[in-house]
Amino acid sequence: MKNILLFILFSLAINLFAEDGSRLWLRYELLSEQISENYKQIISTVCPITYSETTKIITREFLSAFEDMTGKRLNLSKKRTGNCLVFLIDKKIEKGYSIQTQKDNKSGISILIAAADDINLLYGTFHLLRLMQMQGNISDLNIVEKPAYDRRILNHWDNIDGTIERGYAGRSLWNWEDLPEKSDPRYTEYARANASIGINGTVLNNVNANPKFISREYLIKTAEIANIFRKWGIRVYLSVNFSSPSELGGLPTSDPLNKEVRRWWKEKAKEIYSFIPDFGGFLVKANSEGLPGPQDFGRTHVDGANLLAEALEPYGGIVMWRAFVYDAKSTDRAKQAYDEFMPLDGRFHKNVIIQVKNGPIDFQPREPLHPLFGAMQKTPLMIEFQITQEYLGFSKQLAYLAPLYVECLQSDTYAKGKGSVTAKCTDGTLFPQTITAIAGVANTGNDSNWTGHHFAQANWYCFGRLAWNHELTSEHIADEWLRMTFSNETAFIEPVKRMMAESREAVVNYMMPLGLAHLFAWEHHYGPEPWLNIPDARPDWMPSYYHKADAIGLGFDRTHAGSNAVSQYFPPLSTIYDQIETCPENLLLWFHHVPWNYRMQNGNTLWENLCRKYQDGVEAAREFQKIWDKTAFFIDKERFEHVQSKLKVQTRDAIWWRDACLLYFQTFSRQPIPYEQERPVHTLEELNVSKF
Ligand code: BDP
Repeated sequence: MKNILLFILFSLAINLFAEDGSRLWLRYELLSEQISENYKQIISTVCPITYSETTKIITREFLSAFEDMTGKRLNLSKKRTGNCLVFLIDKKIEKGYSIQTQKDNKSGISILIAAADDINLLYGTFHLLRLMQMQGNISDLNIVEKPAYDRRILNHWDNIDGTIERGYAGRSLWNWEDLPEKSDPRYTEYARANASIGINGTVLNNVNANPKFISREYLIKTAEIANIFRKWGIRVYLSVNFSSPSELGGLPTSDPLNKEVRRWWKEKAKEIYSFIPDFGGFLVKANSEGLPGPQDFGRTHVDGANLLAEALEPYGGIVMWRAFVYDAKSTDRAKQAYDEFMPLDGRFHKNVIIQVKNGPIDFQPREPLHPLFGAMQKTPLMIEFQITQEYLGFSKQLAYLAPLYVECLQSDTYAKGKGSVTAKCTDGTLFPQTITAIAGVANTGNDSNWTGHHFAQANWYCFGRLAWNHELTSEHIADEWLRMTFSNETAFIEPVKRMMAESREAVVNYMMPLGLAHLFAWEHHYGPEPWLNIPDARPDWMPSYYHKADAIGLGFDRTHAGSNAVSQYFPPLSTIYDQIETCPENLLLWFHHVPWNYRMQNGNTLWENLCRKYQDGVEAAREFQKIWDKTAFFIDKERFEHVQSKLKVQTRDAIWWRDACLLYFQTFSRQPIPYEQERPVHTLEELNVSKF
């Protein structure tokens, strides 16, 4: 009886606090009696420092979070007394912050957060609050934290009209029409969320950049956003269109070597800094997917990037020049960035950094690492990840991306021998980098839960955490995120963490296992269309360009006998990938055209393994539903049901992927689909493919 009563009370309490996800991982839920008593004993007073907007934020954030978690309003005191949280500016700490418990006979216990500036104190404060949200022990702290990358940046692909390219969580957060007169409380919430995970930069607009973004009118609007972000340590950057001198400035050309063009950019930089004194710099997509660039004038990426770099240099701005280039004529798109950029190594201005996607094609569910990592040793390089799930199921599907990020960060390039992982090739450890940075294409929009799928918040979160510390494991980050976002109950965390850990691999399995890539539906990229063949379209946008299915087998031959993309990697990786026997099976079809009857490591044929992988993916999606169904007791109804319904869609679409790909590939393999348990639920006709 008592149990039933308790259950009813518990459910009522949960329902009272129905959640829409808008508070992200900063919910500061009331802690258990025991834990909050302990925290109240350790901290009873805050000794704030007050010299900036940021230090005010720190005090406010800590006081209100502490009160939410423990029910106690802390005292403020100018004098350091016992049981006090103390802040210290210590210029000796070059980067990051420290948090230490100090025991002093006179003044008792205090927790000291020290850093060289207010922004790092803010990071330290969020760290302490994270520990408390996770019910951690704060009585004996000795934490020293330093960021792996200096610039930890979100890239928004947001357009002037409020749409977001590849955005699946509503419209843009930036309301350009109302700016600068009218701001939006969400600008502050956005900045706060980013600061809580150490993100310190944001590119506000799409890489497919409208020149208008650097017009005076828009700079005034952008300055307003920058003013709000500044106190949270977030710098604003903009994507620029290489044709701006002609399109915006009315010049007859945008040739980077033209004197007038050079003057135009210098004047533009001066104007930008007059509005935004701490402007971060430019992100540039040039000579890529139809965008203008220096090659239009017979010049090189170096000419283009250095032109902008020189304009920004007097003000400390940087240029993030993207290496995402490929040509319809190229026989292997995966090779082009390396071919174009390697000859330019060492020729870029010192405030240029080359922004390189994690893999050589385009944010696929799985790619090998980009061959430029470790190879361009005289130019700073930064990794670009995609947080928004363009190719991993939009905001319809649960795919926790930390395993993908970690896989890239920890992939060995062998550039300086074993252990030369991508992270070390880009964070200044192995090569001198005048700039260190990392970027993630944002998945935020104006949906109330920010990211469309509640679990997509974890991808924003894990990007920030890995940008700060690329040695964190994806499991550790999932644990933090789940505790803060949902619940500290082990019975909830353990199965859900397992689901998160397996989710990206599940997506790989039911979409593109064994190294397949780009089997996506035309343009929007949701769903399978391996048969797609539009005669007038770019061949390198057609799935058959990637899978190369024929009567013999499946996969893209990138070995020495094929496109020889393997030669762009350092030995022994080049040989490992080149040999079918040593090539990791999860990248097999990326590097090899493999006969349908080829025997893989488990003794089964390629065809059998392919079928198995697709089926594994479907089964994993079903398993996620079962895991989630059991969590109802632990969390609020609103988020429970939201995720539950999304998981239904995920399973339905996993089956669609499996059937579409296997039925299509079966027309080449001409072998039965050997699932033991079930048959495809679709037919090719139903999938709307009568001929291909
Ligand atoms: C592709 C997207 C496209 C982007 C492009 C890029 O489909 O919308 O503009 O990447 O990164 O993945 O520039």
